[in-house]
Amino acid sequence: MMKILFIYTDIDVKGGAQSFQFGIAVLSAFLKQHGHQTDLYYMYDKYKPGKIAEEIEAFQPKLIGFSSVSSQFRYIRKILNDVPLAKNIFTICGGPHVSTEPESLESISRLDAICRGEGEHALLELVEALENKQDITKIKNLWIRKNDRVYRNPARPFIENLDELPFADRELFPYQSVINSDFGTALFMFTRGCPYNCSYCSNDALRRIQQGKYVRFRSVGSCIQEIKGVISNYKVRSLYFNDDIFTLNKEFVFEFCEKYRAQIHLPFDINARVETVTSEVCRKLEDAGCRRINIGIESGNPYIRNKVLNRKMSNEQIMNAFSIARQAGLKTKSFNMVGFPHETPQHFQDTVKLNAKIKPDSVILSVFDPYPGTKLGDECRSMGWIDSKRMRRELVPRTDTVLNLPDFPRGKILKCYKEFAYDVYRDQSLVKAIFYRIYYSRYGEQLVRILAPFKRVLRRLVMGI
Ligand code: B12
Ligand code: SF4
Repeated sequence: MMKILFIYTDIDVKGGAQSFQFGIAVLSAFLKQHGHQTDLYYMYDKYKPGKIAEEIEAFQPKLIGFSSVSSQFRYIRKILNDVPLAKNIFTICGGPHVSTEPESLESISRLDAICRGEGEHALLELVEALENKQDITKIKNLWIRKNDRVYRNPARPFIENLDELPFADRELFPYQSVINSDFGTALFMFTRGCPYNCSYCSNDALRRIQQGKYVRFRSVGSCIQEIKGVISNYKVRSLYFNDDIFTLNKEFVFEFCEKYRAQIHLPFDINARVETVTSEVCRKLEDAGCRRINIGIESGNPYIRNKVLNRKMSNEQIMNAFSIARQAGLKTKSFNMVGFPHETPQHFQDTVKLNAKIKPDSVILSVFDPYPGTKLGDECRSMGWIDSKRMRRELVPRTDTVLNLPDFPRGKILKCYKEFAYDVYRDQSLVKAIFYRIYYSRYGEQLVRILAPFKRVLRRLVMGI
């Protein structure tokens, strides 16, 4: 039995809700299933390394595992620089950032390895090899530094059958508190992968790391079993299926809806892509208890959306999808972005206009972030558009740009970011427009925290759920 400590950093993430990390939770469940002991240090909101040393002292791990999205990687670096670790503690980082930029291993001297792609089998093999003092340099999916040499191992194929994996270890997290911080919502992921290749999304880069079938679904029976377990152990008001595209496979949706309707009686929200939103799918979802469908618009300008973002959908298709969902009685939310390479402030006005026309019940706007390994991220790097000083600064992801774009200056991007939702709703509901204007202002975060006791009422007022 080995003791593994996971460290999950969740710092400066907008919105105030605590979060749950599926990657770590599944790895923990998998290790426990094989007889190992795990613990978690959850660094939420602000960088506070102070207590990590105490946790290490108390738990005595032999391995510390980090998980990283790009915007959090700087905190992992800081932890490994700031917290003195005994030599015999092995350190490894996984997650989308190091998967798509494995060279990051070489940028942190106290990091012993990184994991590219899915980590279940690689981490278990590593733990067992360390435990049995065997060679660790040939483990697939891992880049390992040993005696000043880096062993860059190839990746194994994607896990074929997701049902073979145990359910996520929610107990590792302060899970009731995570649920409470997000209106009583419990998160689930039943699929892995996405068949599309939008130029800004990490999916395309992640797909290329491993061989085999990238898009996979758990069986409906196992999804329902997991939900039942979670709602009987925790106080849950609603569920959010965080899958990239929950509606990808019609047969899965139909079977899921039928079983969910019969056995679970809680509202749920999902993410969908325009092409998969049909009347039949929406009716089944609504009948099963679906409350809201989140659909990506990303840009309202066809050139940006189709040529730059590779989204391949028309404005008419988008309007139609929202209208179908609304007719079926579902609330809608649109995902949008600003500050893409090749985008101008005029292009962005088309995003405002399309949203104003569609009038989703709520909208979200994120500032584009050039993730490594993505087509747009690589272009930003090769064109020298990334402002390395700003990249290093601790900015709140998706609220500011790290780019100096020739056609869209930073000041204008920030102005668009602040005014977007106000402009979308001002002719429809001034109360909603003003709330959004404050939310997206520099006082937004403080306001969300001050108004926390009234957040349920506010959500109903602004988002309709
Ligand atoms: C669900 C989800 C969330 C959820 C839950 C977070 C989570 N990862 O579980 C929430 C809503 C909280 C969230 C938040 C954010 N997210 Co998010 N999220 C996703 C989503 C849709 C699925 C991730 C997932 O759970 N996959 C299933 C699990 C099992 O896979 P996994 O996490 O990748 O873990 C596997 C491997 O990576 C590896 N692994 C992971 N960690 C470790 C650690 C060790 C030690 C080892 C050995 C292996 C290993 O093994 C795991 C099991 O196979 C992805 C898109 C996608 N399809 O991947 C975006 C994605 C991960 N998110 C992304 C981003 C940007 C964010 C935010 C920064 C957004 C924000 N709010 O500002 C935050 C960051 C939160 C944080 N502190 O890390 C980006 C990251 C891109 C990048 N290069 O940085 C992604 C890839 C989406 C995209 N746009 O491309 N997210
Ligand atoms: S459809 Fe969504 S999840 Fe899939 S590649 Fe595009 S942005 Fe990523």
